[in-house]
Amino acid sequence: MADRRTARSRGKGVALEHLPGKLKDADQAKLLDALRAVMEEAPLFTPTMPRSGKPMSVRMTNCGPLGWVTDKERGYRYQPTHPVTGKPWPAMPKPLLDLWREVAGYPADPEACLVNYYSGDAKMGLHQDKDEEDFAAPVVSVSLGDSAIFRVGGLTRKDKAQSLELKSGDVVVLGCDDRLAFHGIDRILPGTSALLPEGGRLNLTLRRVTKPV
Ligand code: MD3
Ligand code: FE
Repeated sequence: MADRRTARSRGKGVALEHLPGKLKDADQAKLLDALRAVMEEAPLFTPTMPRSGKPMSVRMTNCGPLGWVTDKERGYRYQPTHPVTGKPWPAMPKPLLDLWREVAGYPADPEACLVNYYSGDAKMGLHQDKDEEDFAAPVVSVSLGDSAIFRVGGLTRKDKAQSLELKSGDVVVLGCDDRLAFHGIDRILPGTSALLPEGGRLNLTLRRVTKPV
């Protein structure tokens, strides 16, 4: 990762910035409390792939004005309401807004926080995040619970990828050159964190969706 990080000191902007242990235990517990409330108001749902309708192994929900959803009929998109309850997404917890303002280096607030829950055997295939209109904003990721093996490559599926272990409390900022990099979660390492009594991993991705006016 050193080469990517050095890009910043060369004035090329932050591509992938890994901030290990950015959130202390107490911050993680507080954030988890806020997320429990989010998941109560906006229950985790099982997303399905466009066209095939194949279920993903990750379950999801969102907070903030917009949420990312996918289903067989309408595919990948952002929308202001939960696909099952039809209710607006809950507000984004303040600690997440504060984190974005601290690390994103972007003048407007995030509009979406996608909450992914991985049980021990869930994974996420290699993909690009390109459903947003504004690629100038970074994606900020927060990991909670069991560790994950994260893989990030280049701008084509074939580019060589590097693996990174993401632990509870880690924050990753993806911007500039890496904003459209292929990435995925190869596997969860069960039993590596005591934060979630039920086990598994929660990942939050904070995103700007529309271009600020
Ligand atoms: C690299 N989530 O929700 S977060 C996703 O851990 C997603 O749940 C993964 O990929 C997870 O779309 C990875 C880290 C991340 C997020 C966005 C990226 C890495 C990225 C965008 C470009 C490159
Ligand atoms: Fe992604």
